[in-house]
Amino acid sequence: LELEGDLRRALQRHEFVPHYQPILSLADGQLVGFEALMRWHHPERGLCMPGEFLGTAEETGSLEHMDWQIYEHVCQDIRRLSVGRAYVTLNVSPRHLRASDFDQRLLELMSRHDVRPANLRLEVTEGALMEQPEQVQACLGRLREVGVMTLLDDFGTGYSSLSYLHRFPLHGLKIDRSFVHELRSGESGGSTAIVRAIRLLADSLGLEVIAEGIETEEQRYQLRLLGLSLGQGYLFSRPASIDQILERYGLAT
Ligand code: G
Ligand code: G
Ligand code: NA
Ligand code: MN
Repeated sequence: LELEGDLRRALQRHEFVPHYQPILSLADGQLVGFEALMRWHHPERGLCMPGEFLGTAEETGSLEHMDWQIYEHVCQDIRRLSVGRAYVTLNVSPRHLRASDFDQRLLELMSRHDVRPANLRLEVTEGALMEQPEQVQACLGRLREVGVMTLLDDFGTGYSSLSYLHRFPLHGLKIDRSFVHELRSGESGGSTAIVRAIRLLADSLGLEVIAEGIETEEQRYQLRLLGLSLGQGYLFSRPASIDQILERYGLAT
């Protein structure tokens, strides 16, 4: 109950900000984009992670408002982050995507900040696609028509109905970090087989694949052997504030 009030106050004080984790080419480390991840700058407790407040935020209906606060920040930051063709991905909560005006509202925000569709992508989970699928499908379809691509997040952990992959207008999928975590050299273990199968499936459907949670050089090497070309993880960078990112990449502040 206390948290609920805190969240509402934090919303009014604009305490939710995105941190950014780079997404890179596994072959040469070239930057292809960033994932925007919500952080709460708590006045007393410092930086809070989503795990500490996301559940309550979702239950109490605050998450939607927090998301828009994050998206607003991202749209302000994006010009400085979108070096070359780099893009920023937004996490979209399931309930959010079912709001009938989600795409309209996003496009309005983008146009207000002069954001090009190619520089923004959405990350949705399978759970977000399950309820009211027709509505979600139409919404994502309208966004794709104007050039905003959608990625399926945490692939392999949910219900993983393969029919989602061609039913929804998806551009790619992100392999959940649990599979990457278990990759081991020289072993024909379960994760190796699963990552290989996901890659083959994605290839045949024309989907891009991003590996999440890469923590070791060995994992990067194994993923490259399995034919993956894109990834993110602590090996390359933890999620960091806009200032840290701009400094690291030598971008103008
Ligand atoms: O770092 P990490 O602890 O950043 O994120 C944990 C979880 O919070 C992830 O599952 C992620 O999908 C979710 N999350 C992170 N940022 C956002 C956001 O801006 N909006 C929503 N809805 N979820 C987010
Ligand atoms: O659920 P989603 O994939 O949107 O959230 C990504 C989560 O993974 C965030 O909590 C982010 O901080 C975390 N993360 C990013 N890179 C790594 C990593 O290399 N290892 C681990 N354990 N977590 C990571
Ligand atoms: Na995500
Ligand atoms: Mn993910």
